[in-house]
Amino acid sequence: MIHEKYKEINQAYEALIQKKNRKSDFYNGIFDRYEYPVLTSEHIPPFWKYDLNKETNPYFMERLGVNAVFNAGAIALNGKYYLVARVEGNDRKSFFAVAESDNGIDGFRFWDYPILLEDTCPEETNVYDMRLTKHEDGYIYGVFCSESKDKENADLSAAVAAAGIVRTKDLKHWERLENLKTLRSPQQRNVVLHPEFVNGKYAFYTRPMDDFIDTGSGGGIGFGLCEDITHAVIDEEIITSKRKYHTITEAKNGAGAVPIKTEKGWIHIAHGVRNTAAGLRYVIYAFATSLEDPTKVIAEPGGYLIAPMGEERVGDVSNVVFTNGAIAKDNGEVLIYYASSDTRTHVAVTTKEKLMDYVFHTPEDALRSVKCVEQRCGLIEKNLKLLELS
Ligand code: BGC
Ligand code: BMA
Repeated sequence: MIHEKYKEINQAYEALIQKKNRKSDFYNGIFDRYEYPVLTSEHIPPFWKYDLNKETNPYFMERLGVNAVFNAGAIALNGKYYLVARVEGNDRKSFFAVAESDNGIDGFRFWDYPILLEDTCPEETNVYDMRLTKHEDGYIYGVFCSESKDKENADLSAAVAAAGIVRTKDLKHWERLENLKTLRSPQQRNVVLHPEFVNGKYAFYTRPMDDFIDTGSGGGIGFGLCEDITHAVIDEEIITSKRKYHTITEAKNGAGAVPIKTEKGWIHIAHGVRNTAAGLRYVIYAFATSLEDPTKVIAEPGGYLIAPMGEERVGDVSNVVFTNGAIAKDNGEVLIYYASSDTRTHVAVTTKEKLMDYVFHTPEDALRSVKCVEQRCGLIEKNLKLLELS
């Protein structure tokens, strides 16, 4: 028998799924923020958490709670919008689940079951942060972080991060391939597959790092080629967007969404991290690489594109915004899915035109205060002249 409490819980869930989203008052001319997150732990169907049966669950308790829904890969398919979200149980283990919406800004509903990956790595403890690439070879690839305990290290929290790879055509049947091997980097997180072949090869954005948390000598976002996607091995990693002293990428940076192709270059929406007395601060930034040579950065605005604001600032890992998915629509709109504080998922809406204008016309980081003031005075002077004339 179904517990009587189910009806009420399910009604609240349905009301949340059907709640219309709307643009918030936030303005910077670059993108719109939306009032409500698109996915939260409340968007998880009640039948994933409760045992509905009154006999076995007399108090109608959550038996398998969900802590957070964040860092989602994104893709548009057959006129629908899909997020492959990182769902984290109360037990700290993450897994992937597909949520579908008709418009990409509200109404995201999870399919009945989460994705059960093939159990190919007995050591693997946790999986998270999938990037979805519609590759020109006809497959949709999911590249994610596969984390295992570091057996060589006595420290209980020592871990090894690697890039796991799956592929699908319909988001339903997933084939697991071998994890990516990067011969020169012992750890990998934030790996993204480029959507096109480069010199006839599969191309990955990587993130060389010496250690599980510290990127160490890893200079920034890497780029490497591999012949065979079913046994992906990358030898050389060339650095594209570099980490720089006293910028938003000082501590680390990493690829985010799959790059968006425009007539002026590939636009990348990535993350940058700096260290503070209150811990790491994650922001989202953008840059462009050349269509002819995807390793070559041709524009990089100074500062961040999206930083955590208001309620976004607080969560399990506070002061974090992170993206691993965006959708460039046929009508020119771009939906950037970003999570706040490792807790919930939001959408920011802009257009390809605006992103190009932002990336190619925002001044670069001048790197030193005095140069930054000169830059700003230049802007003020031009504006004051214009205001005088008007
Ligand atoms: C967590 C990730 C985090 C990483 C580095 C992992 O164990 O699941 O969310 O990015 O550690 O801090
Ligand atoms: C990372 C990422 C994310 C996470 C972020 C902040 O290194 O891979 O999973 O959002 O840390 O905790």
